[in-house]
Amino acid sequence: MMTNKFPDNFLWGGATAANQYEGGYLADGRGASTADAITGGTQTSPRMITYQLLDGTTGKVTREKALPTNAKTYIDPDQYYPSHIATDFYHHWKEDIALFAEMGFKCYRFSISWSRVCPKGTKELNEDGLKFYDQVIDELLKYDIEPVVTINHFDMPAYLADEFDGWSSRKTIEYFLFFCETIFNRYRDKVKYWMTFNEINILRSWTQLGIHSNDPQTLYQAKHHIFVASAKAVEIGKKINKDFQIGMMVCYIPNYPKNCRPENVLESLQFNRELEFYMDVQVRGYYPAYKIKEFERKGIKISKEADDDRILAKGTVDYIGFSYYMSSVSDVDAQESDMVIGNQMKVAKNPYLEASDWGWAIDPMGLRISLSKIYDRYQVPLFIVENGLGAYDKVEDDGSINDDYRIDYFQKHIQAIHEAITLDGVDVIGYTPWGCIDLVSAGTGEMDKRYGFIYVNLDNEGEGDLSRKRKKSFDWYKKVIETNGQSALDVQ
Ligand code: BGP
Repeated sequence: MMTNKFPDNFLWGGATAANQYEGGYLADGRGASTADAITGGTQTSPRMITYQLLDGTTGKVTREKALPTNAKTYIDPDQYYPSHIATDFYHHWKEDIALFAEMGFKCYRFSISWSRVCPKGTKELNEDGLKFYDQVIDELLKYDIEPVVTINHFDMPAYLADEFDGWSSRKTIEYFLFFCETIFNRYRDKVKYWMTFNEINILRSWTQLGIHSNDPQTLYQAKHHIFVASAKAVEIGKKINKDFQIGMMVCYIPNYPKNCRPENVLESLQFNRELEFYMDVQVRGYYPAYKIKEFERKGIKISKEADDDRILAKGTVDYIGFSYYMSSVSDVDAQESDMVIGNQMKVAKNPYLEASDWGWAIDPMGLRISLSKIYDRYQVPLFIVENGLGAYDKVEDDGSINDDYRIDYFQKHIQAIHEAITLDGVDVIGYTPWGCIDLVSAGTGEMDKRYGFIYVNLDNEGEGDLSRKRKKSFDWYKKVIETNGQSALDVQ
């Protein structure tokens, strides 16, 4: 039996995002967001962005493709858009929070939809949108659940994408900061933990950034604006409440070289830098030398305003939040047939690991390795704000859902976190499994890929009565929280 418990105030909880969970798409004054214009999909049929041109013609592209310059957001009445209803937290918040409380959540991570609060993304406020979050936050506090707010998770008001080309414009920084200031002030005494941008390292498409082009120049300029916006948000937030804990959030996929061949080791180093870059800027407060050199080589010129470097240096974050689902492998000789689909990227297959039904390598030890690597490099508290197994769940005739595979996955990952804390001395403040209640998959747009402890009756086409049901993992996780992790460690 492993002893040496998790820290006393460890934040056990769960995580969701507005565009995948909330629904209520145009309810009570909300404006459309970019995520509302991506169709559903499956593993084999990709999600599509629908748009309209100035002459009224319509079109659609996959998220990897650039949109025509003048394309505007378009919702096609003949298409199914999962975000419009998602799994309807908008109308089930009371019931869902009661279920989170029943599991004993100490915290709950969710995002505030920018277009619910500022329908166009501009400085026009929607009081009814704010009232929705007032209710949610008050309900969480009623159960002593600490709200953990992601300010931006994979979408933006459609108007900003249409009129300003999203984050490629500096104007978007100003509007974003207005949104931040509004919610910081409103929840000054109710929310302590914030994080600015979800998975900042993998933001790239029109839906996430509102940009119509996807060339590296536009992409990195947009990212620069996001860095400035995030750092400035930290500065503003701290003025509103100096006790705010404001973090960044990165999609952490550790990369291993396939072997000791130096070419593979170098490729692996470069892969890892692609995500360390974001932590370097947001934790250290300046662009790292390797990225500046890369920009020079590629002819990428970041246009900065005089104050930007000061803003970046001043607005460093309090903690690193990260998602962890899988690891990856660098192999310079990998052929197309050696590659597997991972979280929004293709990587070489690791022969030592099993994979989920969606091909994501399952690597609990990789979580311990990641925690150590990040902590060794930055020495700031770490918050695992996403982890989980997307799987097909089956409702048995008696109504039960026996997701032992999910329990097994969590057990091993919780053991790895425990090792990182007790054997490596990493400062981990919390753990919020992703999609603690079933929601729409970000990657594929389907419902079949489920992560939750709570099942939601809805299928890939949006059919179902949205009723909630506890899975076997619900009671298991409840016990884990009740025993502050011990029950997950007692299993051999
Ligand atoms: C992360 C996102 C989440 C979430 C998760 C699982 O990248 O932050 O929004 O969806 O991955 O991915 P998917 O939904 O594609 O299975």
